[in-house]
Amino acid sequence: MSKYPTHHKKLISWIEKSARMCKPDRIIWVDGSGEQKSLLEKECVFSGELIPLNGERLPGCFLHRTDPNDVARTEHLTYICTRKKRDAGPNNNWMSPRSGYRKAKDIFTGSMTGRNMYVIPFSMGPVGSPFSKIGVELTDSRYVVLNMLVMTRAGSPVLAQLGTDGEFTKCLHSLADVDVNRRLILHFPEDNTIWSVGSGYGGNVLLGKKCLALRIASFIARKEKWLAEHMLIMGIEDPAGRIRYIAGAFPSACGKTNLAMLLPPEGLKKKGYRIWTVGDDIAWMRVDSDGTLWAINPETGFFGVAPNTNSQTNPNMVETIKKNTIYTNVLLKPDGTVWWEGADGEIPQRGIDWQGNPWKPQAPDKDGKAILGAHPNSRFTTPIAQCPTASFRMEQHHGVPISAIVFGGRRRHVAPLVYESFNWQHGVFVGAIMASERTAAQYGKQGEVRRDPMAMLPFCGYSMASYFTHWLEMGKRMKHAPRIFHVNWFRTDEHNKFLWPGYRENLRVLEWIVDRCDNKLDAVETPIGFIPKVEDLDLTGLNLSRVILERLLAIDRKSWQEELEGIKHFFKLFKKDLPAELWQEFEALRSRLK
Ligand code: OXD
Ligand code: MN
Repeated sequence: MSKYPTHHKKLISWIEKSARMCKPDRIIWVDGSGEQKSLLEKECVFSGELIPLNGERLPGCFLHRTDPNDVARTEHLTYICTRKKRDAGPNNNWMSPRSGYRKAKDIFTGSMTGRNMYVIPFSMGPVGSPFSKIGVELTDSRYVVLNMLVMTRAGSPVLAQLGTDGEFTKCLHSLADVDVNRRLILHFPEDNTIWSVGSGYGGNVLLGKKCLALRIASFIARKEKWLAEHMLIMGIEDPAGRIRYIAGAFPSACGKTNLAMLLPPEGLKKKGYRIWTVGDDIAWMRVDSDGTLWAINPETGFFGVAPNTNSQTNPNMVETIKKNTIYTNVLLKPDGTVWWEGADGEIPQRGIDWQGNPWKPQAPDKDGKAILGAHPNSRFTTPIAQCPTASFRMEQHHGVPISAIVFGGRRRHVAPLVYESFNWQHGVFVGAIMASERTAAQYGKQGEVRRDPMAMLPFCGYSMASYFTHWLEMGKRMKHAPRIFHVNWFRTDEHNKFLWPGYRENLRVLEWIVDRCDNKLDAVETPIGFIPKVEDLDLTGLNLSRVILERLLAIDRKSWQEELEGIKHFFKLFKKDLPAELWQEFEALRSRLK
């Protein structure tokens, strides 16, 4: 009998080659069983990689701390390695495949000595669905294995599905010495390969997520004529029991997770609205035989931001993370439960902070600033199936039909609460000019505005010029293309206070969007698109004056004219590769704004 649980020759030879380079003590196959999972948890507790939490209040939950220099995605160390630089585009860091493999090999060589190499076969999307893709991750981190078991369908059924010659993405990860100077996140889309070394942070190492399901998948999707997007998917069940699904793209930490599982506000709950959560981060969308766009969420878990998750902002997530959850970089309380800034309840009087140091509220650091209990990008990894609003269509092989695509950003000014594009081409332009203020999910100066088309800037595995062309082409392939909208929950007044309450109240805007898709409502035409008539937004039970609503919907021509400059500058980065249709839309907007 073979010493491997598979006869897939290419898989075996790739594992052996990787093992010769990384030199692990042992190779261990992840089968997805409960027994193996418990054993790994025990080993992690023994080694200190995991701290078991209060078994009564948080059953099956653990705390993990990453290295303090390893707490977010490192975009400056993330590369697309294509043979031609132009194929990676100005939106990506580029390295030639030869130089990428050589540089990373230096770090990978011997990196697993003294550790095991785990082999994780995983499926992004339901096992066996024509929408799904298989990957195999080799890693020396048990934390990665345990997270992958939550975030993906992993183990023996996937290996069986792969058969003896199935296609898979080769995903190699090693913690190595977790040194930011020896860290690389490399994508080789032409080889269907990912190499990540020197990090233990989720976004860099759970290779099914950003690396496969976005960067590699977007590259494959262009070839195979579908869309791999940084989008939530949610169903909105109306009072008549009809469910409309929407997909929404928002840059990291703009409330995608909260929106995907919102609890209807009292005023609308009475009408009978109900939300179904399909996904909070990634959507794979294909045109099906009915000419409609259908979407699956390739993941099975949420890797959510902890700070500010509470019963007001996201009551469904508060329920979801009460069991079987891995917390990363949050505060440990003396009673073995966890806390973060903006959590429910009292601020604890003491605890152990995310760096493992004793903590008291307001204790200052060396610059006199209060030390945080949890890192601003601290996370929880938790199964979607535990979410009270989890969609009953999660396992359906063709997913759900999409009626609307919603783009959004975090803008204090310029973008109104909501607007609808005139048509698909204009909608692609609306997605292409998306911009947002930087948050803690990325390294860099917080608050700075950066262009982030379709929220894909850090995740598109090829040139965005070509990505825009692909979007335009997709529109032509659909008989019933979704309508495209833009929302901004973050407009502020002159005192920097948010004008819109956000969170569950956002359903009021989604209601308008869905009604527009059903042709139930007229709208006001403006230079940037259609906006709601003030009376068409149902504000029952919300204390928001008409004046504020008018401010939220106002289009300030001057700031839009200034915005045009930023858009032009961004578009010019793509030189003559930018599709002419986007320049046409730019000119059309400019003349409408005159
Ligand atoms: C995420 C991100 O973690 O976008 O989802 O950074
Ligand atoms: Mn994301």
